[in-house]
Amino acid sequence: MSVLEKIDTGDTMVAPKARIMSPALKARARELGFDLCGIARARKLDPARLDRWISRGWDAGLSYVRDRREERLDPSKLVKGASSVIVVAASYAPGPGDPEPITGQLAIARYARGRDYHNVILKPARKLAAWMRGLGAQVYCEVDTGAVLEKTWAQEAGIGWIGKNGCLINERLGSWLLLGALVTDAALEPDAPHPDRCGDCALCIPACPTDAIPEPRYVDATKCIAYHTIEHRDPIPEELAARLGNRLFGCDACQDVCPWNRRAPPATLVQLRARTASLAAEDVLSLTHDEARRRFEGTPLMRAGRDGLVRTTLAIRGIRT
Ligand code: B12
Repeated sequence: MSVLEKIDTGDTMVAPKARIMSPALKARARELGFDLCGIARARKLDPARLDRWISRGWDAGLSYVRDRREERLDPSKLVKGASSVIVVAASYAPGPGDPEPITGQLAIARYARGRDYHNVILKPARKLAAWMRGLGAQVYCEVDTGAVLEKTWAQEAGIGWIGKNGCLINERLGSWLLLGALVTDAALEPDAPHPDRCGDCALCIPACPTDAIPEPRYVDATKCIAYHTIEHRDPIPEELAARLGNRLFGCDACQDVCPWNRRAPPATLVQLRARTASLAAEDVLSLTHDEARRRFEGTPLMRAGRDGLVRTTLAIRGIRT
């Protein structure tokens, strides 16, 4: 069967909306290396949740979330006549033999122990988009840095649910997942939204070292160690610095305790498997900018850069910069 259908109105041929068959799309996503692919019907989102997060100040002023609020809430602002939102996911779960943080060293969050997922996942996501465009579809494609509420759409597209820790969890693969999204005018058969499976479990909330989960499913970035060690450029507030433990870059506390991660199979994309799980404090403190670039180019650590890593190392030692 052809993956494209023509619309013949009888008298005139109108420009058909690309009709791509969902199974063909999912097969293509699998071939490209994605572990999961789901489809949601595009619609305007209720602004209440996003606005609640912003109005409480939980966004920590992350301008890239605020600036594109309208697009985040309405996929048709990204693609005219948007019909479907496709969410793809790749696992970065650990496997046997993968390095874990060395005792006495400073830990790197799991997602950042291999190659930078922005590159690793964007490449196949773009290939998927190109394939769809070849079939006549308009496609907007992003991994992380665009204007799609990726977890919300992932839940709508049935690939998992937003857990109380604010992370997207899949029953089989857990939450060690990285997401990408494609908005398209192609009319695809949608999947059913995923039901919530956290139940009574709330282990993640008290596990957060800085009480950054004020309510289930909402993360207060002003308190989140991930925000302060990855995104923030200024000194880390003293009360948070005291609770960093050995976390140099990012934090996994709320995912480490999640029961859904206990049986997650290892990541299949080798670029997402861990290479370096921790660094010695002295090693970080002696880094030059050139050396940092040479060692960390192509990894998520470059987001903090040499200065961010040094600042966090000093904060862990109780020194304010
Ligand atoms: C800003 C951001 C952050 C901020 C804020 C985190 C946050 N939870 O919003 C900071 C810097 C703190 C951060 C941290 C991390 N991040 Co981040 N981040 C983002 C980014 C760029 C935007 C998220 C956003 O828009 N937040 C705004 C809030 C309001 O939206 P939301 O999180 O989607 O929240 C919705 C839910 O809360 C929902 N909701 C609330 N209640 C309910 C109830 C029900 C029933 C339902 C259905 C929904 C619902 O409504 C909200 C709006 O729709 C996304 C990429 C993207 N484009 O989506 C990555 C992303 C969420 N991050 C990711 C990762 C990996 C992380 C870290 C794990 C990194 C680390 N190890 O240090 C941590 C995890 C922290 C945590 N527990 O969430 C992954 C998450 C993958 C996954 N499995 O969920 C994403 C999707 C990037 C990617 N492309 O893979 N991140």
